[in-house]
Parts: sequence; C-alpha cells; structure tokens
Amino acid sequence: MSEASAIRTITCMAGTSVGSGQLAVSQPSTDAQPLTQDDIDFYWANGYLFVENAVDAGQLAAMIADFDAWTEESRRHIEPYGDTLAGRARFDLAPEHAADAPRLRRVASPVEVSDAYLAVMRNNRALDAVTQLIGPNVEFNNSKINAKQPGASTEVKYHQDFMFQPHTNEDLVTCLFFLDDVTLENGPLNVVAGTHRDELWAHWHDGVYTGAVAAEVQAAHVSDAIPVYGPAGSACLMHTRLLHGSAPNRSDHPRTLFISEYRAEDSKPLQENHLPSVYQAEVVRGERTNRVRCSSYEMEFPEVPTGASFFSQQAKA
Ligand SMILES: O=C(O)CCC(=O)C(=O)O
Repeated sequence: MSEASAIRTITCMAGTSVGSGQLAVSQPSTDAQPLTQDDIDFYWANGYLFVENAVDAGQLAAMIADFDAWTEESRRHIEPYGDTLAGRARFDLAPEHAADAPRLRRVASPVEVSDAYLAVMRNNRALDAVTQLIGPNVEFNNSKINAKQPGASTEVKYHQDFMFQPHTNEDLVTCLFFLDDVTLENGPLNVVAGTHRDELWAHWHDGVYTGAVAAEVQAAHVSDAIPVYGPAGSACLMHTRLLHGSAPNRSDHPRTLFISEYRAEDSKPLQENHLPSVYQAEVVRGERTNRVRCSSYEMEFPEVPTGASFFSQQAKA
C-alpha cells in the first residue's frame, strides 16, 4: 500500500492501538497541536486524515446516549419531524423506518438540541487538528448526524461538500466523528484521495440539483475510493472539495456519524447555510479578524434543500 493510498492514522493520546489494515506513520505530538508536519503534508496531498481518539470517552458516551434517546423517540413517528431554523424537519427517517425497527437516518443541527453535541462541536481533538490545518482562526459552519442502521438502504452518492455551499475560499474541513466502530461492512465513508485538487464537478444534471456528481464521474472514481474505518471516537477530517460517498450498511451493527463542518474565519459563505443553526459562524478557535480571503473558481449555485435532508435531493440522482 503506498502512502498516498493508505489510511494515515493520527493518534491523539499515547498508547492507543491502530486498527487492522491501517498505517500508523505518525507519532503523537502535543494534545493542543496533535499533527506533525508529515500529517499536515499528508492532509494537503490527499485531502483527508484519520484521527484516533478525536473525542474522549465521556464525550462519546454522552453523544451516544442522546442519539439512543432520539432513536427511541423516533418509534412514535412515521414521517420526518421536529423543527429547525430552516423550517424543515430536524429528524429524518429512512424509508424502512417502523416503530419496531426505528431507522432514524439524519438529525439536523444536533448542537441546537443537545449539550453533548454542542460541547463536542466547540471542543474536541479533531478541532485542534483542524486549527493546525486552516487556523488559527476557525468558525463553526454546520452539523448533522448521519446514521445507518443495520439493513437500512441509506447510501450516500459521491459528492463534494463545497458544492452544497460555496465560500470565498476553500479552507473548509468536514470532521466526521465515529459514534460506532466503523468497519468495512457497516457502510464506511469512502474517500477518493487527491480529488480536492481535481475539478469541481457539476451537482446539477438536466436542470435538477441532485447533490451528487454524474454517474459517470462516480463510476470513474469508485474503484480508487479508500474506506475510512476504525474505532468509535475516531474522526475523519476531509477537505471540502474531496470526492466521497458511502454504501449501505450490510452488517448487523449500526454506523452513526456526527459530522461537524468548520471553516477558516476569513472564508465567507456566498449562499445560505443548508443546515443553519443559532451557532453558525461561532468562532471556535482564535479570533474574529473582519477579513475576507478569496480564491478563484467557478460553480453553479446549489439548490437549498426543501426536504428534511439531502437524501431527498440525492434520491433525484
Ligand atoms: O454518512 C456518510 O457516510 C457520508 C456523509 C456525507 O458525505 C455527507 O452527509 O455529506
């Protein structure tokens, strides 16, 4: 396995083990600055980085407890429910959802309804790494939970996060925190290394915004995709332009991710947030500078979703 195609494992606390099939190539540095220069170079070359122990055991347990409570509550619903700032449902249900087999697949902006998620959004070890990558001044953009229960059909078609909300520059990092152990079987995130330096592929097709690249773009890259898996409490850091997707959960174990998006404070949104919250644009590291920085690119503005989550947009693909 070459370095470019391997999963690079950053261990934030000394003494933790490395999952099978993964390459440990980094020694931990300090807690506040967990990345070595090699790690930083790997991120900019490949567009992603796997971080073990991104949250501590207490943070993980608190997030799981709240998600379990929401799953219980979902048994009483047959369609998406709950309110968000956007006026869309907060809790989204997969088509297979039933009271005796709950299939809660998305919670929009969990930071607004859970102290546990809010605390993790504001402070976690992956955020320390993000600050090394795009800091020193970092803002929160948005958050969600994506869950795949055993046997649920939920899959994520290949896309680039930047195509959901353009900004003046591309220094945005998506942090995907593993609430469950992620394995090759339970629908891991699949990333295509290096595509953050490739083109911005259209997510509109025949006048329809599908939130996904064209089928032929996905087909051309899917064989290069790298599954990112590892123990609960880990996180994958992903460049906003990186092409990625994930398959349905074919195992007996759930796969739940808390996804929190951060941006450099001088990267200003050019369109409304597709997952707005009262915490958007909160400075989580460093300070506000009142500066804007622009990079050069072209794209079509995305469609702001009208359904409970982007799964309804991707269903049009
Ligand atoms: O849930 C996943 O596996 C990927 C999530 C993702 O790419 C997204 O929600 O943008």
